Amino acid sequence: MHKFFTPDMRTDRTFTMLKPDSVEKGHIGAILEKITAAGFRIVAMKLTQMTTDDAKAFYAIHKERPFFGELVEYMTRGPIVAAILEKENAVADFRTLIGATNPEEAAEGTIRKLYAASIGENAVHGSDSDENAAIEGNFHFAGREQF
Ligand code: IDP
Ligand code: MG
Repeated sequence: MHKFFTPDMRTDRTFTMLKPDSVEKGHIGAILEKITAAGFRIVAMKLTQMTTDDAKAFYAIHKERPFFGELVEYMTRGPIVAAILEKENAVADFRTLIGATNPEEAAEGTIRKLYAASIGENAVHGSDSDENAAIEGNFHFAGREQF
């Protein structure tokens, strides 16, 4: 996604999706429990389904990658839980909580180690920067839905 920087960019929020595989397998409650137990406050949340155009836009940075088509298929095949999370140092701390992209490389106890099936179907999304956290949160939530 397009990058931008403003001097007042906040550093205490990140954006997550519990991906279609997590919803299909009934892992919503268990994953949300891990997230809140780690000290994140949920400031926006909904069950929603991305259209093909949504997924292509959301993952535009990966459009030249060989797995792009597979990624768009996966992310649109059923509902997701989208949420904005608040905690000091949110982006980095949440990436630590979810673990490496490939669950085989994810640390013990991380969400992906516990719930991801493969590098493609890896249970959860976590923003990779404060800039993208803001872009991605605003992609899914109107201002009045962010508390
Ligand atoms: P991230 O989600 O850990 O930030 P990215 O490299 O940004 O990982 O990739 C975005 C998503 O694309 C991953 O979460 C995963 O669902 C999918 N993906 C990444 N690499 C591969 C791959 O090699 N094969 C299939 N899918 C992949
Ligand atoms: Mg990423």
